[in-house]
Amino acid sequence: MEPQDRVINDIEVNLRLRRTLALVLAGGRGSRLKALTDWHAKPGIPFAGKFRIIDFTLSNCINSGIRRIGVLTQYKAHSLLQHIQRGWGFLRGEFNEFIELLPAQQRTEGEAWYKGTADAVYQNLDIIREHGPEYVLVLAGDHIYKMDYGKMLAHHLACGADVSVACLEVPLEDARGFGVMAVDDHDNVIRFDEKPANPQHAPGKPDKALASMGIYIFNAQFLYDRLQEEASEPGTEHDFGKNIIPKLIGTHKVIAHPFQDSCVMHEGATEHYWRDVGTIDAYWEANIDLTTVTPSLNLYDTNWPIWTYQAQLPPAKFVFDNDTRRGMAVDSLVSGGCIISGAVVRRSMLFSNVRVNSYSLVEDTVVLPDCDIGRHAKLKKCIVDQGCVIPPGLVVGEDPKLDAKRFDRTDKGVTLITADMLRKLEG
Ligand code: ADQ
Ligand code: ADP
Repeated sequence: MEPQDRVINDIEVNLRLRRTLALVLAGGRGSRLKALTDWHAKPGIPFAGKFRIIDFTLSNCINSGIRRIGVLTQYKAHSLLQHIQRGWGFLRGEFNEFIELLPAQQRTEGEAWYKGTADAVYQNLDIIREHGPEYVLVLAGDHIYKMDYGKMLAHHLACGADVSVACLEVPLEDARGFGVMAVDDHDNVIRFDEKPANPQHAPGKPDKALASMGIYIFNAQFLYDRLQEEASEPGTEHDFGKNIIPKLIGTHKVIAHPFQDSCVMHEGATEHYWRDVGTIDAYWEANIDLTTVTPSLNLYDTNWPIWTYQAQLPPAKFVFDNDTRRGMAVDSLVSGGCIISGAVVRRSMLFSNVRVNSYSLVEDTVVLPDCDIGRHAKLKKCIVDQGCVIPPGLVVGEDPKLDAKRFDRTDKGVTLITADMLRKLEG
């Protein structure tokens, strides 16, 4: 009998999920998001009107039945820490459930900040050991997806793996940004190249590559041993993808777990939903996709709710103004605390507390919390950063050269507007 033939039933998985500690890596800046990460680390950036990016990973843990979670932070973590403290305090310590914040605090002898993802875990090894998990699930806090980690753990156990790596097929031309792997017929990883210059394609699929999602399940003691070894190694970057995983290929049992969405989106949808909203274009696209008739990501699925911290806000208000004959939003998501008065909003995502004033037009635009859009302003295909006051009459999205001069415009035509840029415009 092949080891993967072992049958793992739901009861066993549930039991083992309780002995699993999830570690969410949330320390990287995500610098391709440019000015959006001037104030928050990427996992702390607002997404989909009322959530933050990290809420998706944390909700996956809760919905999968993992209730022991550590969040490792480093770069500009204040708002992220505040968000988790306010919104995620519902876990019950008396049932050994917790969400623990593990900011870089130079606890090991080297007195360095977290050097790489593996070092971030290594620096907290004493805390992790104290919790006594049997399995450690390493996650990144900066992707949008819905995944049942229980299925991955069941596969890990059935295969008798030392470590499992979640994976999915990506277009070959994008594969250079990932860990790319090759597997045998029993899901054993037989090759792993981190960000290869010439990625190899998946068998029989010349335009696809099998990419690591940066999600790992380790047997706990196995992880501790590897991290100890890695710590004393000179000249390494102390990174899971660059150093730890490649070294295990051929010497230990490394299993590839194919990603499955935890919910089916709509009839006929075949594509997996896993988005790295790490660039301005990708962030804009993923938010605007939610305003379409059948978005690829279902936020309304009560079987897999996304938890978050919500401020107490009044409902969104729409005021029809007789002079402008306007006062509406269509094909849009409008969050609490917004007032749209005498204005038109189309195909847009409005986060909390946004005011859109008379005679203005907002189209294909993502407006982050606490913004005010002045009268007669016109915004097309923009991302408006938190707290912006758009001056009356400002037009963005009609003159690419002018937009690029005043703001940050991508090649795909998305204009990022921040409060700093607006201040410079005034001055
Ligand atoms: P990358 O996309 O390069 O590759 P990486 O920069 O290692 O991802 O970040 C992974 C996660 O760790 C992110 O959530 C980030 O916030 C966090 N992080 C980064 N540096 C950190 C630090 N010093 N301290 C704490 N947290 C930190 C990885 C894998 C690839 C895989 C892709 C999938 O290495 O093999 O294909 O993820 O996106
Ligand atoms: P504009 O004339 O530029 O559209 P206003 O500031 O006059 O903007 O507000 C328009 C409408 O928004 C008001 O008539 C009112 O109905 C609504 N509004 C504004 N502030 C509040 C508030 N604090 N509570 C309830 N409604 C409000």
